[in-house]
Amino acid sequence: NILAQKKYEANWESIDSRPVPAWFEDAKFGIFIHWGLFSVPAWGPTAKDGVGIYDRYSEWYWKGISDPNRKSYAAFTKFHNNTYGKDFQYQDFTKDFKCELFDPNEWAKVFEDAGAKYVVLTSKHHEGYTLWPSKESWNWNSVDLNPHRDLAGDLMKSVRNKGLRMGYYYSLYEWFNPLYKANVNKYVDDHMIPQMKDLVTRYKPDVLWTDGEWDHPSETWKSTEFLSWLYNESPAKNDIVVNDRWGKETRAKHGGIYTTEYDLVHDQNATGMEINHPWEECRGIGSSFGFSRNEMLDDYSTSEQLIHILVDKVARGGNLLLNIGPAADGTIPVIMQQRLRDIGKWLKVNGDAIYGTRKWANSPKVDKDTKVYFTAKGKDLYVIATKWQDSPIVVAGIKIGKVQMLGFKGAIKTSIKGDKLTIIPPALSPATNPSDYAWVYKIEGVL
Ligand code: FUL
Repeated sequence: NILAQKKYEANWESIDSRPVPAWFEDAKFGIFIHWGLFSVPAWGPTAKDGVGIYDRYSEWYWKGISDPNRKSYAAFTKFHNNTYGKDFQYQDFTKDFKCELFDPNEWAKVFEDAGAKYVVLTSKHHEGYTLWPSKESWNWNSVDLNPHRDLAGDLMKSVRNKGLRMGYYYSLYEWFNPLYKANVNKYVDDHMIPQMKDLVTRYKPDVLWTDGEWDHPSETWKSTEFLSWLYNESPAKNDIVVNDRWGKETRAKHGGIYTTEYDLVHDQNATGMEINHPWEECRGIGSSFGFSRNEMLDDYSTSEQLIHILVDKVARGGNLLLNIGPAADGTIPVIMQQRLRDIGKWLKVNGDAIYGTRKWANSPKVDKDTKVYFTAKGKDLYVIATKWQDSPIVVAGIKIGKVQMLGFKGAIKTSIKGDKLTIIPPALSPATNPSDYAWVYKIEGVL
């Protein structure tokens, strides 16, 4: 194994020379899970409160009730004081994080049926409470306290049993950790690095999705030292994928895959992300990562919108890490299950146009009005129409090839003029229509 042989040094040039393991770009679709003590109040402001995306995140609850400089402070404190009383401490939510209905096998089945190939769970969000028995958590974890279960380990087993890959989100910074505030270097040496090493050694994750990096440069976090350990020595070294959140200067520059979040790269609009580097968009089904009981149906994306987002990201060469926010009782809100099931149903018919593909080098520019997308795999080209078209679809710049519609048994009429291939959409009836929301033509042997 070439990856395993090379020695990586603790500098960005060396770390960045490691190729992203190929499984990641082939996988295309993963499930992000934000679960923690914030799932107990499970509340964030919504669009009707007039605040932007970052201010709606329910996993920011603790910060929300503590930081008067945030736009959402008034809404968070109002909710908190009315509901729990102003003297109620955030840590006391631990009492109600019982996860009594948590069945990791059921979750894994939901993810498998969704057509996801990997899962990324919050092992520790900015609050500091860990979902595994971390020695460095000072007993503020899911085994020593409620729900008295190794949530990270239990889910890992079930997810891997289904043949999916398992990874963890890990926040470098902790809002209110006294050690972090008093002495960040000591926090990094005695707390953060040992904690990350424990997580990696215990569960050998396929993804380590760090976050909360913006507070300090990567030098303070000792990121390149850690990554050289991860790539050279750790038991996860062969397959592990990391992201670009390793210090305030690293996004879309250093580390592994590049990340966008609700289409933003740290406040820079990146909808047109057209970089030649593996990347991944993450977002919730609604406008929060943690479950927000305050959201109404209109705050959720429809199945159609989500399938179109997946197609858009994949055609641009990216992955989609779609988030769910489970409840404190261990259930996945049924509306989220429904969205995932619809995506899975679509992928069952059309997954050939998604998994293992790359963006097509000759693709017309993708923008927000695009209705015909392209993906490429080996010699085959896929044409994905996100709106049903009765009129012919013209594909330029390819050889002549056999055309079929995925999931449809009938023949597809085509015509050729010069280097242009014209596809005549078939007449579909409810009985022959292969799928909803997007239709795929596969053109074989043309690349
Ligand atoms: C952000 C975090 O602050 C959010 O809470 C969420 O975890 C998202 C994926 O990353 O930067």
